[in-house]
Amino acid sequence: MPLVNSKYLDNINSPEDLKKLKELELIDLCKEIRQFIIDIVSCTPGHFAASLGVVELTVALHYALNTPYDKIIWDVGHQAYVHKILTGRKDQLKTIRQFGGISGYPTPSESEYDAFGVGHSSTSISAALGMAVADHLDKNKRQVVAVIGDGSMTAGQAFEGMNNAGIQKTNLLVILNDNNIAIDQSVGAFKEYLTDIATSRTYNKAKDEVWRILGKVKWGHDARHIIQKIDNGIKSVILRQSNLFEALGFRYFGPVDGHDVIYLSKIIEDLKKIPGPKLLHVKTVKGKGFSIAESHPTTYHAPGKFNKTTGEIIEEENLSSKPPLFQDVFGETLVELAEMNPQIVAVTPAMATGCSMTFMMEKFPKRTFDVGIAEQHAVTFSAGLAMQGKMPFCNIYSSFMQRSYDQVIHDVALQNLNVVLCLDRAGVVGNDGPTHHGTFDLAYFRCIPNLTISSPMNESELRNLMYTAQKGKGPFIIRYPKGRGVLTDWKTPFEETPVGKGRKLSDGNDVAILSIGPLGNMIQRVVSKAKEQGINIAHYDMRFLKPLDEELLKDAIKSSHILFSVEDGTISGGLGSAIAEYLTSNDFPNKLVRIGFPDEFIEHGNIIQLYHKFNITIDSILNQIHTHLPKK
Ligand SMILES: Cc1ncc(C[n+]2csc(CCOP(=O)(O)OP(=O)(O)O)c2C)c(N)n1
Repeated sequence: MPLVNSKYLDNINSPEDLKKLKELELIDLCKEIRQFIIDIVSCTPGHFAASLGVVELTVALHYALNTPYDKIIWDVGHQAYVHKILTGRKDQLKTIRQFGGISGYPTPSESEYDAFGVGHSSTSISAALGMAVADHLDKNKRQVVAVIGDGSMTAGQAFEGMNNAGIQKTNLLVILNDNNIAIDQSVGAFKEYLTDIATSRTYNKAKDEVWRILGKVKWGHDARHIIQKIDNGIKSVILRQSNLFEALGFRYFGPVDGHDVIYLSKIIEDLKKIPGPKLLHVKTVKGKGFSIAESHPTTYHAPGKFNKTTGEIIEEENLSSKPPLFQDVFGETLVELAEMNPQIVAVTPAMATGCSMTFMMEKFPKRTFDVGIAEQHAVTFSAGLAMQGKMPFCNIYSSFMQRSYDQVIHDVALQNLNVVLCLDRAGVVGNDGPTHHGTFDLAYFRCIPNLTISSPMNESELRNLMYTAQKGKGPFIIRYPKGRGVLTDWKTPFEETPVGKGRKLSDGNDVAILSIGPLGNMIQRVVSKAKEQGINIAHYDMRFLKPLDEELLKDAIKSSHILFSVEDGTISGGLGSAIAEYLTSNDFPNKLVRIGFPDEFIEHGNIIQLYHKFNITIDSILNQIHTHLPKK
């Protein structure tokens, strides 16, 4: 999409083109890039505010470094739109996150400039360090840079990386992009620490010192010497207060203004010449240049379509007549349950808005804990709460729960604690793609003893499972999808669900379909369409993967020779596998057709497109039924 009035951006298709600009021209280029992102993301939904905040930083990095030889590793990668624009994907930006289009995250198979695949937070320092160490072993003089946000810096892995880097002495540059917000407000002692260094009088004295030194020197001739002087200037004042990064073996520079593109490119260029681990602390504004995004960064993190002039968000039509989002059913039900059960507490690792734990936060702020981007801690923290008699509801997106696998086994399941783990975004999530799909949880949790694993077919079932779980049934997993349910009248009175018991929704002897989770709704439509074609299907909503309802399974085995399993997860290890194991172990001769996602990483695209691609649609399932029915 050519930009009206573009003086510079039209001619930039690679960092080589960027380097042809004069320093002063970078300022106008940044303005053009910002407008370009606003134009595109307002009509092609994606991550927005984070990219606006790093326009100058990204331009400066590509201007000062020699990419793709030098490597930039973007943490999470949701802020890498500017990087994509500058590295030959400007014209494809309008396809970002769309089926067949470019990915919303850096993806090495997409571009040689994408140095490392990302999507989950806090991996950048470890990856960059690994790359820097490899370069050191190979005697390459490459600069490896990790760009990590203040939110992502709160995760354990970021500290593991820092701790290791501090003794490696390899040439690693970590840029801390500090905009003082994650998706929701940043939380925790580290945030306080960053605010302290940015605002304290001691720090400001140091900053004045930096500027005094910078003002006196001419950039370019002896950069290393200059940086050392800056470094010493900061050190002399700040180190007395003990700088956390210095303590970890990094040389700390900053904070610097992250919207001064010329200064940033100079400092990056000069930092290249300083050996060893260095951290540049850059202060930026999330949503910079789009005022409503600056003042509402949580809403504009990934706002969907919006009016590019006013910023007004363009809502789907007739929202009031639509069923609610599953996340809102979770959020509202949790409040209802917390009103009834004073032991209930709630835990989120930095996703309060995303999972609607904000409802609980408002109503019961003292019983709700946002622990930062720290999924592992969130699970063990919940285990600790449970050990003391609390009833924690810990909500973690299915794909981020992968981080906490050991904590679920070692801290929750082994001790058989009453922790309710709610997995939002289970199944395919759509445009975020393979890093974010929640298709593995059924498989990765099924082999763990003591776990109850459930998935509701609709909102009312979700409420009842939450109600059941808080009665203290041991470790209890409830996984549910992104998006809306199917019931408009969903606030049904609570009923306890017998653990390990599914339900039979229709009778039939031609085929038996056993489904888990919301795909059961699609199967109900398959059942009625099949009936019109003279095929009678017995449909079972299993509700629980574990314990598996063997009585119901036996009923299905008796009712038809042909069984179908249906799940919104990988077919390796989930419901289909559980049924196959049962059939084999008990010598049942039934035929089993497993419907779910194949043993591969699923691309990005909207959820309907992905279901089509993998033949999970009413017509496709009907076709498969026809294929397997004995010919009359
Ligand atoms: C392991 C993991 N947990 C949660 C998320 C969801 N998430 C995406 S961006 C983000 C906030 C990141 O904050 P920060 O690093 O400060 O970057 P900013 O968006 O402010 O630039 C979160 C929590 C994730 N991507 N990975």
